[in-house]
Amino acid sequence: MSVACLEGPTLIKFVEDSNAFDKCVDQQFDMLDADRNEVLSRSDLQVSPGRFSSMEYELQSKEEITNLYDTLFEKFDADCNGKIDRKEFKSLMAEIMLAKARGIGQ
Ligand SMILES: [Ca+2]
Ligand SMILES: [Ca+2]
Repeated sequence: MSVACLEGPTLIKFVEDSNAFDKCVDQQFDMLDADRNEVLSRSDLQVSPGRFSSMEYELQSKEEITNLYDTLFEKFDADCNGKIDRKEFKSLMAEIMLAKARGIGQ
């Protein structure tokens, strides 16, 4: 099941059901953490382009994708250590999903 296919109200319910959401976020995190060091860095995301967010497919150039990563890292790397840990990743995913559910930030 692809989370991206869920409708708005279903998506909000999904994010609020913390068990299901935690499981999904953990799976996503494991998939993205290419070197398995329990933190996401820019190089992890570059190893698996397109997996991070469907937003990538709507962007035209590599520069725009890099800019997107920069923005996301800046916004969600709460302790500014240049890496996204599970806790930071969960906040990021919740924000992206809820933004999608509301039909904004696409
Ligand atoms: Ca990693
Ligand atoms: Ca961090």
